[in-house]
Parts: sequence; structure tokens; C-alpha cells
Amino acid sequence: MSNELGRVEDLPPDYYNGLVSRNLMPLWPSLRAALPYGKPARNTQPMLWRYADVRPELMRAGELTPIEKAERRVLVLCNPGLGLDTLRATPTIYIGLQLILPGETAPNHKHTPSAVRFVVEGNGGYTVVRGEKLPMEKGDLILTPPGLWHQHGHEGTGPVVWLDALDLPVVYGIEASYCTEAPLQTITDPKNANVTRFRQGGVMPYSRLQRVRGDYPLLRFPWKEVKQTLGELASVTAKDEAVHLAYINPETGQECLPTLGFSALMLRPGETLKMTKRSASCCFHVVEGEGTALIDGVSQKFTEADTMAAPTHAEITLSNASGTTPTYLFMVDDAPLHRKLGIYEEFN
Ligand code: 1HN
Repeated sequence: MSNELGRVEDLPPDYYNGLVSRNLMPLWPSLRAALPYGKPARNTQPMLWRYADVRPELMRAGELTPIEKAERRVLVLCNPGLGLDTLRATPTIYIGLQLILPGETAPNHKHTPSAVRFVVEGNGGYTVVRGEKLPMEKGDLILTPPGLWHQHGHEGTGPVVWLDALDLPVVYGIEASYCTEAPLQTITDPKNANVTRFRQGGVMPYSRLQRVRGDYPLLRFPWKEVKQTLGELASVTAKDEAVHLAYINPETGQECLPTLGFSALMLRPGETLKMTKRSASCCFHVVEGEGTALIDGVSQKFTEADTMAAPTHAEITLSNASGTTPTYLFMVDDAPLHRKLGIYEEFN
């Protein structure tokens, strides 16, 4: 493989300018940048956003900007390596922290990007998705898949904050991002019915058997149940294996959204976990506990409600700071997109 491909400067200026005037470009001066050898070029920086830093700014947004002026009151976690104005935590993952105050409603809309909410703090928040009211308790994962109507509300006291994760960078990048607004939904399904129907792994309503609709049957994943399952999984997991649960579509057994994958990790007391190196980029959100993340040589201490980002092909080691209590992390990655593109890889 030649390291000395021709440069733009090697071409006669009139030839190069003539190409440009015809909207043409020679490939060879850009080939190595477009297709680096051995490993992709990455601009994404290993990042940590401390909730202690973000929370006061979010509360200030609550004072400065009424919900009517925001639709969604969100501060976006932007990776400086990717440019702040592109609203990306990683090349494919948008992460924001959203605040809703008591009595507020965020209008009903649907859009082409896939979204999830992961509840960070507060009580009384809810999201209505596809006519069903989904309670939002700390640690719950709520899906708002592409094309499903969703609106938010808050019936409690005190602020409610959740983390939004979207594949917006991907959908925007392919010029397919748009939304539609409509009046608030009428609630047509009993509260939490999706969780009741699909709560027990291995069984589901018989009527779904012959007609798997591929329509996102389960929309809410209560943290209480995920945490309990992690504890039980730990009791049958070898010391050198990760205690790691994937959030799935119970009808298909596959990831629950098309492009982004969601999972929960338990770091046992005293555990240091070297993650399998993968092609996918990812973000971590600390549900409970504290520890250290070493991402591509950058070490950062994390505590509850902090959020981290890691580039593609990253070396990641996570350590629990406690020798007595578990640390729990929620993880978002773009592995489903990598798999669909046929480029998903694991190394080591
Ligand atoms: C969105 O629909 C929500 O529904 C939050 O809460 C953040 C960021 C970009 C595009 C759509 C929401 C969003 C979003």
C-alpha cells in the first residue's frame, strides 16, 4: 500500500480548478483520510459530564425558559471533539438531560429519530406513548420508537429529570429527521398495560404468538425489575464475566430499537471490568454507586447520575469504587446499527 498518493498540489492548478468547477474531485488526495488503514479515524473524545455540574444549569433553564418556549427543556451533552453545534455525544448518539416541572406538559409529537428516556430523579413524571400512560420512576427506561406519538407530563412535586438518548445524529445525517405535532393523546390503554402484558420473560399473551407485529410491544422497563434481575444474574455469573443485561423486544428477542442498543451493567463490590473492545461507540449513565472509568487512556472518577461517552473501537475499563456495594450503569450503544451495516466487530 502506497504511503505516497498524489496530492492536490501535485496537479496542475487549471486541471484541479476545472474539476472543481464541474463539481468533481479526485479521490486519491482524500483516500487515506476517507479510509484510514487498520482503524478508523476518531474525533470523539472520551467524556464525562458530572450531574453536579449539569443540574444547576438545568434548574436555571427551568427559571429562564417556560415549557411553552422550549417544547422540550433540554441541555444537550455535546462531545467537543465532534463540535458542540452538532449535538452529538458520539458520532451516532444524541444525549440530553430534560427537565419537567410540576404541572407542566410537553406537547404531543412523533418523529423519525428513535428516542428513549432514562429517569434520573424526581417523582410524578409520566410519558404517554401510543395512548398509554407510562409512569416514570428513577431508573426506568421508556421507549419512544420512530413514528410513535409521545407527550410528557408531571403530576408530582419537585423537578423531574431524565436522560434522553436518540439516534438523531444518524437520522439527521441521512436527511431524514422530521417531526409532526398533534393535540394531546387520549389515553386508550390501562396505565402500564405493556409492562403487565410482557413483564415475565419467557411468557407473553398467547394472542401475540401468531402475529408478532414488530411494533414495539414493550415500552417501559422498570428499574426495580432490572436491578433485581441483575442481582440474580450476579449469583450465576463467574467472577471474570460481566453481569450485563440487554433490554430487548420480548417478541423478537432482539434489540428493542433499530439503531441503538440499551443495556444495564452491575459492577460487583470491588470489581474491575475490562469491556470487550468493540466497533460500536457508547455512553454510560451511572444509576447507582461510584467508580472509575478508563476510556482510551483517559481516567475519570464517576458518581451517581454522571454520564460518559466513549468513541468507536475504544478500550474501556470500569471499576467499582466500593468494596461493599454494587455500582449500576445504564449503557447506550450503536451496536444494532453496526450490525445492520454489517460492520459490527469485537476484538481481543
Ligand atoms: C424529543 O422528541 C424529545 O420527546 C427530547 O422528549 C429531545 C431531541 C431532539 C429531537 C427530538 C422528547 C429531543 C427530541
